[in-house]
Amino acid sequence: MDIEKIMQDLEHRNPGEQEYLQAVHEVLESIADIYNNNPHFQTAGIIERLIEPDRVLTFKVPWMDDEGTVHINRGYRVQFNNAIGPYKGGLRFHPSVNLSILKFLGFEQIFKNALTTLPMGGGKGGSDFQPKGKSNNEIMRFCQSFMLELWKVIGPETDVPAGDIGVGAREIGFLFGMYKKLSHEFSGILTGKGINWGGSLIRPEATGFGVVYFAKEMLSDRKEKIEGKKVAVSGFGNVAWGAVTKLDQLGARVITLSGPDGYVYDEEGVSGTKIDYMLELRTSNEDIVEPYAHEFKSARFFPDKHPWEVKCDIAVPCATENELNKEDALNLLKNGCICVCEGANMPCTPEAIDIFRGNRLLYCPGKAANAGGVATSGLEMTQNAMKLRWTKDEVDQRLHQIMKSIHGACKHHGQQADGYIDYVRGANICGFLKVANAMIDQGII
Ligand code: NDP
Ligand code: 2IT
Repeated sequence: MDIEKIMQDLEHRNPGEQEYLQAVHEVLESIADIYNNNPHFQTAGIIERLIEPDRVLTFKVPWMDDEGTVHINRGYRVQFNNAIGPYKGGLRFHPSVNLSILKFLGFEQIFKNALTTLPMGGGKGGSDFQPKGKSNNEIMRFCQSFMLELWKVIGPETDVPAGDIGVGAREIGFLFGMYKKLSHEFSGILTGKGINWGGSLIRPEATGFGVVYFAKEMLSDRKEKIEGKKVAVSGFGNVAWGAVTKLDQLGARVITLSGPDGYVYDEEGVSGTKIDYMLELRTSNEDIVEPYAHEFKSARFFPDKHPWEVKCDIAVPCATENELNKEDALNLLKNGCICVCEGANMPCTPEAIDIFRGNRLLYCPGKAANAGGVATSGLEMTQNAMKLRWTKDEVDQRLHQIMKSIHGACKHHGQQADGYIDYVRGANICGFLKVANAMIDQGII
């Protein structure tokens, strides 16, 4: 496999899609040896088929605001690969959404979902809609208009969307209601549903919990514990909230949170009612983290800065892609950080990752570390199919077990001669092999 040639062709066909090209390049680098040593992958054109989405749907989403003004947004669903199960992946509502971002997320989702051990293919969707500052009714009308197009291409055995940035329980509710109305059918076509209408216990916490379970496994491999560690977390959304909750339970001290406006530093740690306050911040509809520093005297706000300049043992980026760059990585290293575990998708730039791996830091990419979210979505689908509901403990135990198994698989495929575990290689190789072998079994389609 000639990586540079594949990348050139890909860039030619997808000009300017930086995030997508970045995600593909990382996977190609990891799997090059295995691919070249197994000519049947090349014969079956696996790479060429993997990097082209099965299909991409784009559509117009017209909606009317509370003042009667009409707005038009663009909606998308990228159905990337269904070799091992129905397309599965979240919906993102954020003004930065474009095809490059959704293709990168859909591509990552193929490998992530394969790692969960559950039968789910990869997909992603969303819109450039800005939920910030919108009323409940405006969000509802937008979701209804979005589903008016999306419903034709999804289904419990076809494609099962869920939440991501800007799409939480409220949006999933409005989307589900509209699907039900259009299809005359009550079925598990979305995950992250409300607990009284098909949702799974623990799904809201699952991504963050899973990230911490994974970090615990990484640390224990080096005879380290989470207890007593200082942790820098970015974001204050769903994933950050779940991670902070579990870190606090396990006796770590979370000293930062961040938003698009900057970060807050809380030397005493984010715990107890401060964690509940994170949910208040989310629902305030302003999407800034600064009010935390007004609410709690122990905290200070640093405008327009990332939290990676603070002294911490562990860094858990939970906001968005490329939020931790080379300079941040060097800062973390200088300050004695030993572990970086990604809650968000692709939050570290390739240069930052090179620094972590080069210096033998414990570093795990999101496609393995944050797979607990989609894994619990898979558990929600199973419960829907069986028409029953597991207890909180049962789901949590399954989630914990899945994260341990992902760690084991990454270790198996990522162990280096000097004993270092390269989780990037481990995750990419393990996910790739599962999907590639399924594609070979199913012929050229
Ligand atoms: P939320 O919407 O709950 O929170 C996301 C946070 O990141 C918000 O504070 C948001 O603020 C901020 N953010 C989003 N985009 C940007 C940007 N371009 N620049 C700066 N800040 C930004 O989303 P989640 O917690 O669900 O998602 C966080 C990350 O975790 C994402 O990378 C997502 O893909 C990933 N993830 C989510 C899973 C889930 O189940 N929810 C599962 C696995 C991964 P604002 O909107 O104001 O910019
Ligand atoms: O990035 C992700 O894995 C998610 N946003 C969750 C996807 C899902 O289907 O639960």
